[in-house]
Formats: sequence, C-alpha cells, structure tokens
Amino acid sequence: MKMTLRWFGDEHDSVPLKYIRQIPGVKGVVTSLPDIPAGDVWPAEEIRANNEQVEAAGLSLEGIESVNVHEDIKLGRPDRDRYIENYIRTMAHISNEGIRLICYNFMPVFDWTRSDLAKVLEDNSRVLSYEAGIMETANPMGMLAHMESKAEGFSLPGWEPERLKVLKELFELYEGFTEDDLFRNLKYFLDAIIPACDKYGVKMALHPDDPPWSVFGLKRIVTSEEKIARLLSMCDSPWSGLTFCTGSLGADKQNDLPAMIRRFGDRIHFAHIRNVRYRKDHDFDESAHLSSEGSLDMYEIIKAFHDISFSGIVRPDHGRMIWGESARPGYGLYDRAIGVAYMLGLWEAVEKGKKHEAYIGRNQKGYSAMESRRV
Ligand code: DNO
Repeated sequence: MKMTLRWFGDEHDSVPLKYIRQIPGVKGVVTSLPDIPAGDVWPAEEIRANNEQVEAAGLSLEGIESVNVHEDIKLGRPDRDRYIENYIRTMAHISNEGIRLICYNFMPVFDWTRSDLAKVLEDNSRVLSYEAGIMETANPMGMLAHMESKAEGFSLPGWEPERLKVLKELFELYEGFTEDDLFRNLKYFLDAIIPACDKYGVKMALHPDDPPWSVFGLKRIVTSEEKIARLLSMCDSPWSGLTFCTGSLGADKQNDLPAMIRRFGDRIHFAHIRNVRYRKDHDFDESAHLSSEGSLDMYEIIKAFHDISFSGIVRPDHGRMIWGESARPGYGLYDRAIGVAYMLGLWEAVEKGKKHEAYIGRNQKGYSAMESRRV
C-alpha cells in the first residue's frame, strides 16, 4: 500500500507539505481544488500548479479527493449530461498531470455528517462524534451553523457553500426519492464516464456514505456489503471501484470490514483507515487509530488488506485534535501522523508474521521428512 495524507492546499490547510514530508512512510498526498464549485471544469493550470507544488516538496500527488458530483447528476435532472461532460473534461485535465485516482461520493445534499466536531474526550482530546438523538431533532440549517461554529474558521470538506445556499430547494427535489432512484442515477453517471476512465487511465473510487444510514430523511446507498456488491455489479468495470473507508462503514456494527475487504478485493482503489468507538445504537465517537482505543480491530483490517495484496493508495482518515493543535476538524497533523505510524507498523508485523509462518512451515515439513526417513 502507498501511504498518503490528505492535504487541502496552502490556503485551506494548517498543515504544510514540508511537515507531511517528515512523517515516516508518507510519500504522497491526495488533494483537491476546494474553491471550484461542483459541476465546473477544473482548470488544467490550477491542477498543474498544485502538482508542481507537491512535487517541489518531495511528495507525489497520488489522487484527487474529491471531484464532487453535481446534485443534478444525483437527482437525474435534465442538466446532468452537461455536468457529466464537465466531469469528463476535469478527468482529462487530472490525467494529464499523471494523476490516476478520483475519489467521489454519491450522498444526496450532504457529504459526511456529525453532530459534534469537537467533542471532548476523557483525555481532553477533541474528536468528531455522532449522536443520533441530536441528529433526529436537528434541522439541517441549524446543524450546519453549529458545525461551522466548531470548524476553527476552516471550511468543511464536501459542504460546498453553493450547495448549502439552496438547501431548502434541494430537500424539496429529493422528496419521494427512493434508493432505486439513486442506484439508477449512479449507474447512469458511471456508464457515461467509464469510457473516459478507460481512455484517460483514471480509477474512480466511490466513498461510502458517512455515516452509513439515512440522515435528515435523505436516502443513502453506499452503506453495506449487500448494497456495495449491487453497485459494483451494476457497473462491472475495473475502473469503477471504492474508497474503502473503515470509519464510515465501521460506524454500522453490522458491517464486517475484513470480510468486505476480502470480498471487494481489487475493486478497492483507495483506503481511508481510522477507528470508531461505538457508544450506543447509532452513537459513535471517532477514536484514536489503535484497536485498543476504539471498537474496530485494526489488526484484522490491515491483515485483510495484506491478504488481498492491496497496492493502492491509503490515508489515515480523521485524527483527534491533540497537543494544543488548531486545525480543520479531523485534519490536524499530530494524530494522523500517529495513525500512519501505527498502520505501517501493523502492515510490517503482518508481512513479517506471514514470512515467519512460511519459514516455520517449511522447516516443519523438512523436519517431518527427516523424521520419517529416520523411521
Ligand atoms: C471527510 C471525507 C469526505 C470524503 C468525501 C469523498 O472527511 O472523508 O469528505 O472526502 O466523502 O467524496
């Protein structure tokens, strides 16, 4: 696996590339152009400037997270063809820079959602958390204002201002919308862009819905093994794959992550790895990466990635806010760097453990052969 960090660009990130370069094992970043509204074509020069800046820092630009999908595509409105054309033009510009991965999501209206962006844990670290009771009674505008107030002055990734200005209209458009409508519109989008992926050599990595259930009454479809299997088979092209986000999928206890990793195998193009700690029902906190700190068994997760010989791009997902750092919620430097070291440590242990087992196995065979000859 290729370890990266998410970087939002100088203007939008408190973590400079030169610090990312110092995290052992991190060779690259994934980034985006956060100021470009969903649906617009990304200018080639801006992608190039970004790429040059990353390379000048001694890193490589491994992927784009995210090129957001315009709401008209998700809704299947007549304008979608124009936005799909723009998406393909953006893909061409990205590919021209040698970047071969695009992460995207297909969540109606919102990207990821939390009820708190700075919940204080027992050790005084601050984390993102989700409390179903709060979400059920909250209205989306109020929740947005609350989230922005906790965002330390940063914009929230995936919550583009132009989309949020028309929130009420969007909710009306999604009235009566079913999961099947979303599946159909996702298929339409993928069928239209896959030939371009093939032409430009770009892999599409669909991010799961975060959290993996309906929020504010809006349907979500990238939530479980069964639904992911359905969407992968409805567009059965190797270019169409997943961002396997352990934190998003892991928020639902029903999801058996190692089994899903083994099942989806080479359709996983990108991995976001982090832990969650279940509280009750749908309530969870984003914990530190270690298995001992959360509810997910990170050893089993890394082992599953190793079992499928995962060679794709990985990043630690969110981290806690620790050591007095002030950064975009989830995207400080320190805890993500700790996460990187832990994941790479697990990977090395799994790899060497397998070699060791193979060595013992060979020796045991030799020993048994010797024993049988002696008899
Ligand atoms: C949150 C991220 C998401 C992710 C998008 C992918 O921190 O994991 O915003 O980038 O859902 O399109």
